[in-house]
Amino acid sequence: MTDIRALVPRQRARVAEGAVHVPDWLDLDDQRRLVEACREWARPRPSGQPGMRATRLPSGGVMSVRTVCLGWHWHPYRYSRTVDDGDGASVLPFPGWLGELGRRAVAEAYRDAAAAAAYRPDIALVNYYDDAARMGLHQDKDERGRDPVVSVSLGDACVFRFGNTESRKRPWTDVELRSGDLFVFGGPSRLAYHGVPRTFPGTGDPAIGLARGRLNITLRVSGLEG
Ligand code: MD3
Ligand code: FE
Repeated sequence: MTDIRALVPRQRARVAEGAVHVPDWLDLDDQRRLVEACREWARPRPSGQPGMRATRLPSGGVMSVRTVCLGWHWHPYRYSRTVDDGDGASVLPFPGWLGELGRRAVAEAYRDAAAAAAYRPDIALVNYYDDAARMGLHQDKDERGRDPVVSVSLGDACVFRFGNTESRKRPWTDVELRSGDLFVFGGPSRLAYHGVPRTFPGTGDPAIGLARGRLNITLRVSGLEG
């Protein structure tokens, strides 16, 4: 059945200073190409290790989201060039075309050609959410610099919770993110607490090549050398 919500155009919104939501940024062909790339990155490694893995936390917990990294490998709470919490192999390369996508994203969100041209992401974190996966409120502060984070969503819709920079507590704003949406977080929003309290299973369009679940790609600037 057609979801009436799919027919109502949504508007771009500045959720907070530096936090810009651009609904329906990517068309179905772009989304399909990104899903295909994610599938490639998620393939098992020569070691036999799965490409996308649930990250183990020092607290003893395990993230419900599965992740694969490009450029720099994130494991709590730092970046390395090798999968130190796995098979130790080199991290997958960060492709040039993804940097180009990041510059287009910053241009679109900020309407600032200079900021876009200067944006040089060297990390991608690709997260997969099954129907039960969630991400608790956290800050992203393992990057050395404070350049914007670009986020692109694919597949099932979700509730994205955008909080404040002080604590995990209220106030926060809940935003529905859908497949093809762009979100850019920079300036004062770069250190805001944020998370994904739930997804809406079955809301994604299978035409993009993702039968179930949600993918999120974030692009970041590590500020690291070597
Ligand atoms: C706001 N991912 O990978 S994307 C993460 O949908 C992460 O998978 C979520 O939080 C996801 O760290 C949310 C939106 C997002 C990403 C990074 C941010 C929002 C952010 C960094 C700073 C502020
Ligand atoms: Fe995050």
